[in-house]
Amino acid sequence: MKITRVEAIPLAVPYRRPFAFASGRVTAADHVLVRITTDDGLVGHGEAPPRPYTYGETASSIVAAVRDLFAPVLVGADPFARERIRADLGRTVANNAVKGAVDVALWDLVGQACGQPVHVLLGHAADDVAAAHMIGLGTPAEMVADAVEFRDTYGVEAFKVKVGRDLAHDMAAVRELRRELGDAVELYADANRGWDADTAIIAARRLAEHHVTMLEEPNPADDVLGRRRIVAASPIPVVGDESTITLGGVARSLLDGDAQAISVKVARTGFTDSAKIVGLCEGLGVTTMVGNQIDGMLGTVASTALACGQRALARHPVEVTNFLLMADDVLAEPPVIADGRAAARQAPGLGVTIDPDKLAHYRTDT
Ligand code: MUC
Ligand code: MG
Repeated sequence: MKITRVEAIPLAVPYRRPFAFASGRVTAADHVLVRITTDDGLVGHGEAPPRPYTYGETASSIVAAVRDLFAPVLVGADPFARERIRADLGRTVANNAVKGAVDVALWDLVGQACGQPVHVLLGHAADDVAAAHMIGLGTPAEMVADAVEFRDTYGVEAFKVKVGRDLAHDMAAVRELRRELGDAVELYADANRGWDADTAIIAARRLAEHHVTMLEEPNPADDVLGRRRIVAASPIPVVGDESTITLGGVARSLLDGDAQAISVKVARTGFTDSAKIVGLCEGLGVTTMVGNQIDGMLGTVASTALACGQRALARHPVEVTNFLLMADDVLAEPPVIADGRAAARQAPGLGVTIDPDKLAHYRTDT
């Protein structure tokens, strides 16, 4: 099987309501659909969400990287040769979301060619996983309303609460969430680097009083000594996300004492490097969990497949609900969140079909 065509299609899909966090705000999904076609007629898909505040990529840079850098390497390659392709793409630094989307599309092709779903190829740890919902920044009342909607409508019982603003506001939201949701739900927090080290140490102690289980990216990790002070002082584990975006970066961060658990995202490390990161962490006894790059429907299907494929990831609730904040998307069959769970698709590959009418409607390049 040989790759004959690689396309990067920019989209603009509106949101029902914006999603805000300490380092940015999303009001529309300007994701790029990566479509890889082979000589035997198979088509694989991946989704690249531009996150300039995390990787420096924009929709335009993603389209250009596919067109100018990656398509020339991919055309003619065999999608099964993922390690060779990984090495070839690795000659270009950064461009994490593009590389992630290409890798997802390759696994989609491999799964289709083998007649097996991706989560089965990855190790088939589970057929479904508990879902976690990310609560964006807002007033305490807005954040509680968001959580209540996802608890009551979708049965979600784990919430990642965005924090990282002034501490009084953040703690008011956490207090209200705990009061409304009770002690049975898991709350964990993500500051997206919004605090300095001293504030983060106070925050970690207060969050622990509300039984918040983890604190993600409390401060910029390149404040090296500050981050180590937080890790030493925090009563709850510090999770690496945007500071741990490559296999080597995860290793360095863990060895430097910058993080004690790792958020793994298909949107930046695809399936191949995500599985390597999970293996590295498993060997070190470090917890991993599937994070959400504010994924669209396709990214959500991929995240669910990764979690269901790897035992270490299937243990913690998986961040797969935020596509529900989008008004629509290009998949013919949206993911389903029911009774607090998300199921892996059982069809070969990712099991997705792109709706041609929706694609024509939301693409911005025609
Ligand atoms: C997260 O875990 O940080 C916020 C921005 C983004 O790209 O992903 C999120 C979620
Ligand atoms: Mg995060």
